[in-house]
Amino acid sequence: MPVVNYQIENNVGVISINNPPVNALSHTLRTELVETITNAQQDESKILIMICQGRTFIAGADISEFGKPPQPPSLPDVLTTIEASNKPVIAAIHGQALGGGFEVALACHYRCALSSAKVGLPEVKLGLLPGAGGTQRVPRLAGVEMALDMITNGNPISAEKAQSYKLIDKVIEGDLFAGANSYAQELIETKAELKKARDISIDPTTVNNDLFANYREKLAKRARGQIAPQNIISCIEAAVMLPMDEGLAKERELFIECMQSNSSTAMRHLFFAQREATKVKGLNKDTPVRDVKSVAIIGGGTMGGGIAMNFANAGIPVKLVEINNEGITRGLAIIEKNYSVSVKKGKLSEKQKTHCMSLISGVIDYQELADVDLVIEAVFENLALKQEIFAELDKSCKAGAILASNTSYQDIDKIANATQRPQDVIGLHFFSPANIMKLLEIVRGSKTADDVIATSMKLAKIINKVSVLSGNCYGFIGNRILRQYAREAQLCLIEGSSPQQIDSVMQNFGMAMGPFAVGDLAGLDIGYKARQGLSDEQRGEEKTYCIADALVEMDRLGQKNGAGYYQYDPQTRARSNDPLVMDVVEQQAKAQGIKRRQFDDDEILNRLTFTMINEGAKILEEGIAQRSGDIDIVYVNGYGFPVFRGGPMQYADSLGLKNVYDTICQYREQYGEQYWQASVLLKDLALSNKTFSEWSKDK
Ligand code: 3H9
Repeated sequence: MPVVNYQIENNVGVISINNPPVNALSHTLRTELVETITNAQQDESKILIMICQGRTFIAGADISEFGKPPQPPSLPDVLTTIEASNKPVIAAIHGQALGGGFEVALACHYRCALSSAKVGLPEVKLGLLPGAGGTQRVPRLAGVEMALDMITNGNPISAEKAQSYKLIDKVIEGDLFAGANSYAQELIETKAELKKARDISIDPTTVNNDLFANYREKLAKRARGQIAPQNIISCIEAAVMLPMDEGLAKERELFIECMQSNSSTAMRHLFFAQREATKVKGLNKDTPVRDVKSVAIIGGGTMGGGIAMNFANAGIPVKLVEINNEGITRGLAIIEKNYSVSVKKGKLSEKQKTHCMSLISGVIDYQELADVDLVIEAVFENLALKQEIFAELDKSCKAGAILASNTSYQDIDKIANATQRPQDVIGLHFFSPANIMKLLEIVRGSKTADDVIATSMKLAKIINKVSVLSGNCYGFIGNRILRQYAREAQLCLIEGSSPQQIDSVMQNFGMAMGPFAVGDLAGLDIGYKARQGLSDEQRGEEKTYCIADALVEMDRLGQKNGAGYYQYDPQTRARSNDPLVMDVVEQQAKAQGIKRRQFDDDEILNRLTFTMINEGAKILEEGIAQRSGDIDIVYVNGYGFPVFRGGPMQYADSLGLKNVYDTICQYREQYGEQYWQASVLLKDLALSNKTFSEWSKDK
């Protein structure tokens, strides 16, 4: 079946593209487009309309072809053919015109779009830049500042906004083809010219001298470790300074540099991993899902309130359950405050805020939960309390309601067994602040029903979360790995390093924050209290937490009271080192009989990251995560792991698993078996020269 169809209707040549699911510019599509447009030059049509079937206009180059040998015609060649057409070509856009898809539209002579459509150049999110003229045509049409903004942030814009920046010529309401056809007749009647973005030149004197330098500086901070944003700036600078063809050559050169970078490989891995993570192995695609039209959240604290906002934002009514009216008033006030911040930042209108607030109501009686479709418990981490709540929910909720816990590490089966319907119980682990953080860990218990898993996956998409399925174990995927990372940070500290050295190593690696700065932000008392609830065995060796405990016992709780691993200015919250902390470290090392030594940065980096990788491998081995990409998605979206490294497992693949395995074996010799027993899977893959990604695909 051809992916491009062509027919002449009256005097209009209609180029109809049908390459599901998103009309990506595969080799076949590129070939057929060139053929169709070339042939159309000779026929009786007066104008050409390019329109797509299915859910969207062209969503970009076919990302799955990247990294493979290129096959002609290249996308720039396709665009040259379109632009050189002797009759005008109109792009008719619905859904999204993204990346190479929008570049195709920009090479057309006219662009019309449904008012619901969006256009954008999201390549930067794949560690790339628009490689088919986007960096040259957007500044010519929309201005340099708009181009810098749009291409470096990669977010799509509405058709209306695109029209205001001359990126779209006409916005259509109603039927796209009918609208595009009447636009075509109008252009024929007015003998419209072959309008080409390349014919516009930008006067360099109109561009602010510091504009590019300011952007470079801003993006060096915001997108640390990534080359694409800096290369995009160079391309747009070329659009100002050079003729079109030289600008295109520069764009090509820098596009190839991005394409060959490790960061783009990592970010493309994440693109597919995120989509793969939504698929549950062994779960039939046609598994029915339950209707979720109303939700209740048990616990109106920061977490419960944040979770409630997700549902209200998606138009789903929420009952917030608290133990008394004061609790409700307090909970609703926190939510209202969060919404007000969004209004202040211009992310929400006052009307939208009022609407969202109207969807959230407070209740104190479980009887009021009789008709809700989903309940999410979000009280503090105490198993007995959670079991009590679930037993209560079992009595109050209707048959078929999904009962979920937001626990970060408790055993889902033990919670489920407090009910007579363990098949309806699941873990929905949101990350704080729950209204902002993208990640949702969906934890299946041993008896969780397939349709409860399928419904949770679907719901995650509705509330705009990135979901990953985890098996049931202490800490699930994320916190189980985090424990190893935190332990090594504590061990490096007591053995000779400092909070500032460790934090700066991890920040230079690309983590959003180092482990000690994170501890101070979260509050050191949280870990302290959690440790109190653990058995000696669960708590582990004293040297892995004694410094943290000592600081809390000195009332150093972190940012909230101005002192933790660092000192904080009460007004500005600026962080500074505190010699007192190093005194505590020295004392604790002495008490543990540890002789402190100099640490080099590489050892810190390897110990902190390799322990994560090793635990990740054990998680795969045990079937807790379905594939290595799922672990990467958890770490990038929930724990500030740098996107340009692709997550811990992709990072391991990029280093070579043999290197990681050999270093772990060396640490086992140096520091003992307890923390450095290599995972069997890691060993097997290292010795057979395979990657986690390959193993995940073959499984
Ligand atoms: C580019 O264009 C470079 C050029 O500048 C230069 C070249 C020289 N390719 O997201 P969904 C698959 S770079 C291949 O679940 P939605 C996706 O994997 C590209 N496959 O749907 C999934 O497969 P599966 C710039 C793609 O409705 C299926 O389609 N463009 C591509 O939630 C459905 O995807 C972008 O970065 C692709 N380009 O969202 C846009 N896109 O079903 C990337 C999707 O097997 N795409 N697939 O898991 C998107 O942002 C979203 O897919 C979109 C639809 C918004 C379009």
